[in-house]
Amino acid sequence: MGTALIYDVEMTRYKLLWVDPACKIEVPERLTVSYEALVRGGLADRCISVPVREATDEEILLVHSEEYLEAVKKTPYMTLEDLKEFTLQYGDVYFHPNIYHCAKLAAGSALHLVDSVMTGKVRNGMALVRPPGHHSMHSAANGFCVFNNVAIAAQYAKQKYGVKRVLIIDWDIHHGQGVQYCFEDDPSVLYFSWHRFEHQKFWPHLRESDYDSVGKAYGAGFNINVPWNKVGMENGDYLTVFCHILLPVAYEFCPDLVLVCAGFDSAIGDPEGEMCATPDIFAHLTHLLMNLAGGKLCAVLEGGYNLTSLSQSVCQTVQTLLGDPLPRLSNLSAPCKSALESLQCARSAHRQYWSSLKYAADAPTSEISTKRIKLAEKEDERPEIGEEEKSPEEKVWPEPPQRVSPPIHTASVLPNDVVCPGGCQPLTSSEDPDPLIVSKLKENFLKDADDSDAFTAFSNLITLIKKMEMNQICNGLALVRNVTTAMMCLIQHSAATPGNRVLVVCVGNGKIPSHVTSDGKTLLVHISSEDRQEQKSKYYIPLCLKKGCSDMSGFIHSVFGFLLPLGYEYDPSLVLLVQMPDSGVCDSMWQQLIGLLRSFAQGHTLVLMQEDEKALVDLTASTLLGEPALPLEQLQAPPTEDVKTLEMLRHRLQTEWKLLQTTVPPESGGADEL
Ligand code: X5A
Ligand code: ZN
Repeated sequence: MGTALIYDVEMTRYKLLWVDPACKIEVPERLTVSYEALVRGGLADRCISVPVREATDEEILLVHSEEYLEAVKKTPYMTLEDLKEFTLQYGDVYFHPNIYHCAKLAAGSALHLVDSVMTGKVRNGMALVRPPGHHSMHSAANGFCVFNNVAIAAQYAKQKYGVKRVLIIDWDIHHGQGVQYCFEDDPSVLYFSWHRFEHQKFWPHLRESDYDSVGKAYGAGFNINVPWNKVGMENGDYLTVFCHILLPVAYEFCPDLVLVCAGFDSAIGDPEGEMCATPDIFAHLTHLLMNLAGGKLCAVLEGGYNLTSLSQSVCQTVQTLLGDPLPRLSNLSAPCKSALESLQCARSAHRQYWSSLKYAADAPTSEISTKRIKLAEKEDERPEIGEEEKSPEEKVWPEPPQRVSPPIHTASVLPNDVVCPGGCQPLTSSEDPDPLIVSKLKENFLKDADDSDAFTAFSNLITLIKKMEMNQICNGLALVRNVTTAMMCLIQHSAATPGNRVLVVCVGNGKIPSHVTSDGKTLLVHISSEDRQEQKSKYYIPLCLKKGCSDMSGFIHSVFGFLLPLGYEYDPSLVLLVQMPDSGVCDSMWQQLIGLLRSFAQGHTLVLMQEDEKALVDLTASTLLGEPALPLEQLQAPPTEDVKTLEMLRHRLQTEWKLLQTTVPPESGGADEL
């Protein structure tokens, strides 16, 4: 099961034929540089190349009116003057004699991608298309878009494959109002968009792009807008919105198919977006969506006008779809006040529709986002783009580092009577263990028993994490006699190496000596049903849930609300995932957890399980190998007590862990002073 890539040079064969400052950035090179970057990076070759096709009239009519289609059909025969005049009735778009052909190919590409994914020919894929689609409406071209490629694809998937729920994520920096209008009253399509808004001062200047447009009639709750009211948003702002609104709602929605309006004008250097998120953020955004819908994800290009930033972002997206290890996102900054304000507004607007947001805070009292008046400019922590600032296109950022896959993907350390799962490699250590390690092990962990099996297992585990450190092995799994002891041994060993940072995620009840974690070399998150009240350090975080790990919605709630933000902020070099005996975590949840943790440490995760958990070996290995996790069933509301516990904990921790914030911090005063 591979990754589809759709591209055809024909879609570069139209361009702006007159002078129009609003449209001059939409150039054929957008497609050629993106494709060439994929070829140069060796990524195009690794994809399954799927040919383009034209969308039929019938397919276009799934979204557009007959009058509009008939009008566009005439454009190939128009004179330059007629084309100019035809163009004038729409906003920020241009026509060309060949654009109708390209628009049919762009929509057809999206449909062919959906076919390839739905029939199982590929797992996921990306279509590089022009013209883009998300601004085009029932009867109007708009914002460089002619036909609404993704909206047509969603309708098509429902009609042809009986797909019940489609999730559309629009990470382009403009509001895809065409998509919003198309599905406003349709609860089978959940549309999420973030977009530069600046209190309606940014194009397309629509009142309905604000956070309070939540959908209509049966579709209420199925339209999520997160308006950005400042430029300069960074990786931390984007991740905050993913963790605290999009992902919990998306998992609750439980889509059968994920479509991405993949515009990259939300990346640094783009003249339209003027944001500061770096291209590697798209690796993470893509990855975080890849365990929904059993991995069925189709990304369709929308905007992106800085050719460097665009092509790097496209490469990051495709490389992630191919399953390569994710880059570490270092220097993640805290979300800015304006981003938190938008998040807080969107969460409160949706709390009546989604149980995962049920206890979200009220919108900030002054509700500055709804005032939409010229506000006395009060400074946020982000600089305005002023004269002394660099223009967006002069911005410089480092090229994303190469993402190299280690020669061995998944290694295992298993007892002799357990068959090594397909695709995994049993760890064999050729060298004799370091005598220093031997003596340390004997002294600390094997005092009482002269247990040669346990000794071999421990030294194999140490070899395994050493090889992960050297990037010879990506990840691994191990069944051990005693998970707690093995965990302590590995933590101790790892902490001895300078520069190491270990995120330890422990699920299930059991006593863990908390003294190991106060120096910052490890961050221990323990999800259980035992309230130990012993969180004394920033680096030891017990999450106590009423039903421990057996309540799915409480568990996933804490994964998105706590574990992911903490992990991103901590930026570990290694993840240790430990399942305690009788944890109660179900198979699909376990796979989701493993899949999501692959975000960190370039995929270097070691999973430790108790010796008798043989039944878990295959499904653990398959997720470590990159198979999508089993989808969770539609979630129930998390227990009220859990939500309250987590909120109290968030309150305590968010001054030290900034990515936990979901509201504007009160001491910053914020809107009240405006
Ligand atoms: C697809 C897309 C942007 C149109 C901007 C017009 N369109 N000012 O990014
Ligand atoms: Zn855009």
